[in-house]
Amino acid sequence: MRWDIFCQIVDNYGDAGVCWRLARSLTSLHGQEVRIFCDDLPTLNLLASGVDQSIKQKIDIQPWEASHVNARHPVQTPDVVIEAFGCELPARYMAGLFIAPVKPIILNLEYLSAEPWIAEFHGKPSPQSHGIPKYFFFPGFQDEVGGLLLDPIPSEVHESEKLTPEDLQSCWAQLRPHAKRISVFCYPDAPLLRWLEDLANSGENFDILLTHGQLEQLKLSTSKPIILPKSIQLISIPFVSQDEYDWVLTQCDFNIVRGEDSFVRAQLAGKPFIWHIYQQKDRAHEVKLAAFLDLYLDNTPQALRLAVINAMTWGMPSQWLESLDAWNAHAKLWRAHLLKKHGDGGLPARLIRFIA
Ligand code: TRH
Repeated sequence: MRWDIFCQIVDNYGDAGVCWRLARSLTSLHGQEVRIFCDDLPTLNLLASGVDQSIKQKIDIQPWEASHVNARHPVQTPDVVIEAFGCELPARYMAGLFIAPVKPIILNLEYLSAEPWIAEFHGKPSPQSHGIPKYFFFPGFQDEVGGLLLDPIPSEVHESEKLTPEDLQSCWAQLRPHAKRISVFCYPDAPLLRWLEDLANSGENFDILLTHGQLEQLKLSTSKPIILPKSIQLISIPFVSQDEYDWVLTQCDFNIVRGEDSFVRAQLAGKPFIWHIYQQKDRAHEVKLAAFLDLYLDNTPQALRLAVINAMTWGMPSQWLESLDAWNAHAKLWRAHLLKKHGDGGLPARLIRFIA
């Protein structure tokens, strides 16, 4: 089938991250034909830069305006149109669909959520006055919803054998052999400095891999110079491609992630993590986090449960660090559970089945 994915970058990288991952999965694993129309090509291309050229060449990446029909640029109607995160389709693209003899199906690809209510809304029609069929599609963890974007699945055994990506070699050379490794990708409102100061009291060494912009964010969070004990080494890494970032997560003992895509990748890395969830007005993010923790911690012993909830709500490491080994074992089980539950191919496969 032919797919048009519309990706409007609201902020940060998540919109592009999800659209790109979906496009490559549909193309490389499911033999679909995909065009992406994006209003910020530099961001999309940055994320996509690490991928095998044979995959990239198959995906038609276009600027947003290239979707506009005019006399010289006739309609090429796809089978499916995806409005990622409810972005509004351009009127000049819709004009083409109105006159197309065969109408596509439009899907409003929603945000990922572990909340139980999404099962009731997933796949429901969203009737439009123009009459082109449109449906809601909710990615999620449960069987009866849209699934997760899992590709490419990191291998538990082979990731360490991969060569360190060129962009990261100078950072990797600074790592200390007996230090634990933590990657950090969080929003500015995290109490990161206090968290690192507390971690410094644990008696262990930690190498902290700060993703692009995190050091600047940390500096802005305080009026004083950042002075941390030697047990904490800060290493800034550059913005790397999506594949390289995925690899970084597998190489750390603990990850701090955010948004939607890095959140799923941290789970697939099979390591303990803090999900610094995207803040929403009316505190909707707290409900979303609690819904995820209900699934993630189902059937775990009480001590681990409390430790993880504490960590995920930015409790200081001294309050939960002793549970790290147990959490690590749990993270591996959770990874296996996710892969089993989404053995049907997850989100791209469920999308194709839904359309079929
Ligand atoms: O960047 P995010 O915070 O993105 C989003 C957006 O804010 C969006 O509006 C919001 O709705 C959503 O979160 C919930 O976090 P996310 O989703 O993890 O996306 C980051 C992407 O960037 C992900 O695909 C991984 C990638 N990435 C790289 O490719 N290289 C890097 O160096 C880093 C740090 C990330």
